Amino acid sequence: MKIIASSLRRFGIALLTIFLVVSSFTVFAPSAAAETYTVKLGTDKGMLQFQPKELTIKPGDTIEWLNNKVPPHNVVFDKAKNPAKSADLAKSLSHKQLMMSPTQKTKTTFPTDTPPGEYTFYCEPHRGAGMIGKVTVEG
Ligand SMILES: [Cu+2]
Repeated sequence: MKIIASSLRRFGIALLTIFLVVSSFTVFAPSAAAETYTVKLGTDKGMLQFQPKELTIKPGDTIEWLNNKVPPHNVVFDKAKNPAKSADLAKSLSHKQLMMSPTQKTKTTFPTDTPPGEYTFYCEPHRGAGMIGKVTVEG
């Protein structure tokens, strides 16, 4: 009897351990999964546009800006068109320095406390040509 009881208890502890390990994954996995997205500056077909020009991300995610066709390009977040209407926030997300050669890269990581909402960005040399994009940050 004693042997059965102790092996039952051991089995119970093993089950509990498995349950705790599995449930901790379930709880922590989503917040740990920060993503990186690529936005091309200039489309593959040589249009003066971002590709894609709209995307949806979560706070903590990163956008990698890849200089593609018809440079120079840069990335400037509109200080009036962000949820906080914050010039400082827009500036911290921007990369004003022109990228001259194809395959150059730079990136923007949206802090985990980024206010949710829509962020408009543009390329300074080609804003007039319609090189404007939008990031939607989910809450
Ligand atoms: Cu441009």
